[in-house]
This record gives sequence, C-alpha cells and structure tokens, in this order.
Amino acid sequence: MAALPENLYSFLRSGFASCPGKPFLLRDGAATISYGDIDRLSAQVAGLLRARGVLPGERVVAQVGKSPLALALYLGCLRVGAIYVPLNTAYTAAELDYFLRDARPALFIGALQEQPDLAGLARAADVPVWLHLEDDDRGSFAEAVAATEPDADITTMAPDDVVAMLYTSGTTGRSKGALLTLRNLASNAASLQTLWGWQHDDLLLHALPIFHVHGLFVALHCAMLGGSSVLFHPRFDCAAVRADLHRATVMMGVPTFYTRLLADPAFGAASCHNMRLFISGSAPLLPASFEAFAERSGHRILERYGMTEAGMISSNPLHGERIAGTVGYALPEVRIRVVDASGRALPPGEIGEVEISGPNVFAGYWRQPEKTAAAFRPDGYLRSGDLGSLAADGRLTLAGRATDLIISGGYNIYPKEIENCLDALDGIAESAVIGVPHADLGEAVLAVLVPAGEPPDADQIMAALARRLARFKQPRRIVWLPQLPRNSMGKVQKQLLRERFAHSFD
Ligand code: MLC
Repeated sequence: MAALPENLYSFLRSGFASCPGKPFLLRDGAATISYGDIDRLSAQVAGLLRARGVLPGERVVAQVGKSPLALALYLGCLRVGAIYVPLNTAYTAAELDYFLRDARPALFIGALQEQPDLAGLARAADVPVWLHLEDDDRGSFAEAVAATEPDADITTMAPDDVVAMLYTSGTTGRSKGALLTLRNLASNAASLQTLWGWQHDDLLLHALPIFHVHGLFVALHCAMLGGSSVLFHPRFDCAAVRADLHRATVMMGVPTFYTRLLADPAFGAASCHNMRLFISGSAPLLPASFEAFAERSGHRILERYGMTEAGMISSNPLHGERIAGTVGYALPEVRIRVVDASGRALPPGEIGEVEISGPNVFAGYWRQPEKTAAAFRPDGYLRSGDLGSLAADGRLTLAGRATDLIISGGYNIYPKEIENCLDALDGIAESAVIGVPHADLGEAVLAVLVPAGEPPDADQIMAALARRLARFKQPRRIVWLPQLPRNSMGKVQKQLLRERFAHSFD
C-alpha cells in the first residue's frame, strides 16, 4: 500500500466514516449496531482503557464471546495503541493461567460464565486489573464502559508497532504469542479489500469466532474498510446460517462450514441467490467439497491461504480461474518461494517448504528470541511449515505439512501439548497424537497410547484431559498399542500411524 496510516483504527474508520447511520452488525433478536454506534462504543472503551492507566504497547488480554462490546474492546485497544490479545473461549482455566502469566497484561477481560474464578486467575498471574464481559454484553466491563465518556483521541503509531498478539500452538507444546504490527494488518486489509472487490453494498455473513485471524482481521477488516453491513451470527449454526444466507453477498468460512452446508438437504442454489463470493480458508478445502459445492450452489468457492504469523498470503482470483486444491497467487507485495531442506529455491512444480516475505509477515514471537530466529531464514523469509509447489505462473498448491500440526475444524493443534498431558497420567507409558481424516472437521485428533501396567479406562483419561485442555484439542478416539513404531533413530514414525488409523472416522 502507498502510505501506511498512523493508526489501524483510523484506517478502518476511513471505510465507514461517511456513513455513521449505516448498520454495521445485524443480529437476530438483538439491536442493530450502526457504524456510528461502534465508533462511539470504541471511543468509550478507549476512555476506559486510558482511565485505567493502560499505556500504548501494554497488553490487554480478552477471553470473551462474540458480541458488539467484544468488538469495541478490540477497536478501543487499537485507538489507544494497546496490544490486543484475544483468546479462544474454549480454553480451560489451566490454559488461561499460562496465557496470563506469559502475556503479563495490564488488563484482563474474561467471562464468569466460562471461568468462574477470574479473580483467582488474575491474582495468581499478577494481573493488576480484571473485568468481566458475558456473552449478552453484561458485566463489570460493560458497566464501566457505559459510565465512561468517549475519548476521541487516537494514538499515533509507527508502522512496526505491535497492535495485536495472537497465540499459536507450538511444536514444543507451549503456545507462542505472534506479534502483529500495524503494517501487517493494514497492508493485508487493504490488499484483500481490493482483491476481493469489496463493495459498499456487500452484506457479509459472519459466523466465525472473533479470536482468530480469520474472523477478526480478514472478515471484519474487509467489512469495515468497505463500509459494509455484517450479519453477525454468534457461531456457526448450520440451520441458522442456511436460513440467513439468501440475504448475504459474501461469506467466509472454514471448510467445515461448507461440508456442513452440503450435508444439509435444504441447502441449494436458492439458499444463496444474492451471494457473489464464498471464501474458504484456515484449513485445506478438499477438491471433492469444492466440486460438490459448485454443483449444488452454482458457486466456485474462492480458497485462500494464510497463517497467524503472516495473515493472508495467497488467494485464488476473484476474476479468473479458481482451481480446486490450489490456493492461488501471492497477494500484492507478498513474495512466496518454495525451498528444499537446505533453503535453496526449487524450480516450478517441485514440492518443498513454502516460505514467505512481505509486509504481512509478523514481527516475531513475544519474549521468544530463539523461536523467532528459528522461524526465519537469514534473508528474512518466514518458514511456514507448510509443503507446497509453485506453478510457473506463480499459482501455489499446498501438499501437506513439514510439521505434525493437526488442523481440526480450522483450529491448529500441536500434538506435543496433548502428548505431554497424556504422558503425565498414571498407566500410560507413552503416547503419539495424530490427525486423521474426518468428514466434518477435516482432521480429528486420535491418541495412540502404550499402557504401563493396567491401562486406565478411556473415561478417566478424558476427564483428566478435560481439566487441562480445551475440548477441541481432546482426542476424539483413543487406541492402545503394545508399542509405538520407531525408526532406527528411535523417532516415532507418525506417518505409519496416520496410515494405519486413516479410516478410524469413516
Ligand atoms: C468445536 N469442537 C471441536 C471444534 N470446534 N472439536 C474439534 N475441532 C474443532 N474445530 C468441539 C465442541 O467443543 C464440541 O464438543 C464438539 O466439538 C462438537 O461441537 P459442534 O457444536 O459440532 O462444534 P461447533 O461449535 O459447531 O464448532 C465447529 C466449528 C468451529 C468448525 C464451527 O470449530 C469453528 O467455528 N471453527 C472455526 C475456527 C477458526 O476460525 N479458525 C481460524 C483460524 S485463523 P463436545 O463437548 O460436544 O464433544 C487461521 C489463519 C487462516 O487459521 O488462514 O485463516
């Protein structure tokens, strides 16, 4: 983009400043929030943050549901230059404790309905101030916002100032905070708005969570920059989405959204007669799903490729051929190369690791210089951990992963974290956690366990895991083996396990 804005909020507002009365969030059974409303609400949040002493560069951790105030909290952080740290609402108290200690926030906003002991968690992690916000937009945060005058001041930021930190699971089992800058988010939003032909009269159906890149940045930044209205669904409820689709012109989803729509006999071309664009990302869309969707709805889903550390990287074209199984071309100013194990660029058609550079690439991991260094090549390219090949014309096709990462329903899950929990349990000698094909979730988590003496029963294991791990990380199935297959170096051969258990969920 030509010149970077001085604040991401000002940039987003440039898309809707001229239409304060326009509906922004349209909600079923709840009041519509106009662009003017969100502008005022976020200014009130900014006033509250400043009144509570939150300074630019300090972290604000939020584990809150999907509501207008939750969104105003994000935008309020942008206004004051605080670093917004959204957390998956499914995280357990044990997981939250880790994030709070790691992020060291100046302010933490949680939901008592999910975490009854917010006070204890905040105290244990030495968080100076905490407030709560429930799904219905009630709670001490809502009360404090309502009692605060809007503060119209918008903090000037430098292009490489960090505006958000998103945790990504890591190969070692500990999540890392990916630091995203003003440059990262502004350049991505500007590119996508143009690339996907965002228009003022677009109506986005939004059923994604707003604690990840996809739902928060990709979807909502595009809508705000376009000054478009949003059908704001609290979650992906297939029947509710299908019933509302006929009003929408754009929908973004993970592949599970599309496979669930296909599984709904009432879904068809008539359900989406106003639609101009279905977009899919966060996990691979199977060519079979792409074809079935095209046949049933008449729409060829636009698949794009991204990751937390680099936002959106490539996209199939809006005009031009969308090819199933490919993720299209690099976004403007983004460079993609495919390299071999030694980092040498490979010729077109050959499969290697995908590496990325450009204004979208993150600034590094929070307080983890070694992991940051390991993520980059000496010349600054980010190692994605994904395998793929580039066609001669630059079209990218992904071909699996260099790591053990599992993607289930669009959530990234690293086996190590689950294995660490399993290995600590009595009666388990060792474990190997793998992802196997699953019709609904793309991949599902399967745990292969080796007993130590009398094996514990599966219910006991699941109960123990439920205390430590969010539900989406917990194995959908447990199988026992007398030993794990290992290579001559002693490394567990997960590929053999993936092949052996490939049909577990057929
Ligand atoms: C929910 N569950 C999951 C799950 N989501 N389990 C595995 N994987 C998931 N993704 C659990 C629930 O807790 C529940 O547990 C059970 O599975 C069934 O729940 P459900 O009602 O069927 O699930 P649902 O709430 O419908 O959620 C499924 C989903 C949701 C696919 C709609 O996970 C979702 O919205 N995913 C989107 C993720 C996303 O936004 N990713 C973007 C990352 S950004 P129980 O107790 O009933 O057994 C990124 C960058 C990029 O990756 O490129 O975009």
